[in-house]
Amino acid sequence: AGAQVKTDPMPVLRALVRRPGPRLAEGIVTHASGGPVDVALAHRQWAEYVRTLQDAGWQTLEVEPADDQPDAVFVEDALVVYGDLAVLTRPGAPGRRGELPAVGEAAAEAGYRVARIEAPGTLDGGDVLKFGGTVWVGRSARTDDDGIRQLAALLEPMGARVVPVPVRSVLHLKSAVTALPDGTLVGHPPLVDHPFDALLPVPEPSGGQVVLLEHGTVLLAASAPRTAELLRSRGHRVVTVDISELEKLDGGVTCLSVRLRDEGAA
Ligand code: CIR
Repeated sequence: AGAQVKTDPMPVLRALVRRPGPRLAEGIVTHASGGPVDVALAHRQWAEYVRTLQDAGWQTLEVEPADDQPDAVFVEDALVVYGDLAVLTRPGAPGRRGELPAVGEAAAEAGYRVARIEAPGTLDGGDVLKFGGTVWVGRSARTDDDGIRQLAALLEPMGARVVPVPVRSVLHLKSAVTALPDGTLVGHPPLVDHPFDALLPVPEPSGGQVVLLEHGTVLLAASAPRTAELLRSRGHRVVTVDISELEKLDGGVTCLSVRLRDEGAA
């Protein structure tokens, strides 16, 4: 008889990503001060980011590029997923709304029910931090009260607890605060505008932006080496990726993908 190999079913981890376009250097800059964007280097860094997700076991799904949309690479702002629902956002920057149609199609193709934030509300996915059934939503220059109300009306019937929090010092809530695998929030205190219950202070601004990969591994930008050390000293496995050119456009590791998973953490 042939040997029986028993394996646990592997969860399928999928992530939406979107290739940067030729107009990337024209993207909106609000806070960053890194100088001109090297578009060729940005493309290589994006490819490395995608490879990092793949190496960690993620299947990446490419949303059709939007070459006329400079900020399309920051795909997280266009879509919020929760359970089987994908909410197409209404970005606070009107110039970014042309990014939406292909993102909605990709979410439907990935098997999601698709809802949308309607005018006049605005919401950017970068303002939505999910962990363990809690959904913190930044009230920022991009996300308004109506957008938050609409998101709550969609997610609360699914069991989510939606908590609005003020964001003034950064572009998006997740520019400042994200969650570690155990739910501990991390953030660089000068950038955090809300007194979160438990916040692990990190030494660098971009250290507040982590992506949970899998099996307790976190992804961090190479611009936060001291935060990487701190997290390693606390027992986390840390992978870093250099996204300097995307940081010049106020981007971070979270906004370059939409992680599609069931647990509700992103
Ligand atoms: C913007 O200003 O909309 C883009 N240049 C950067 C968006 C970054 N997204 C994010 O932090 N979620």
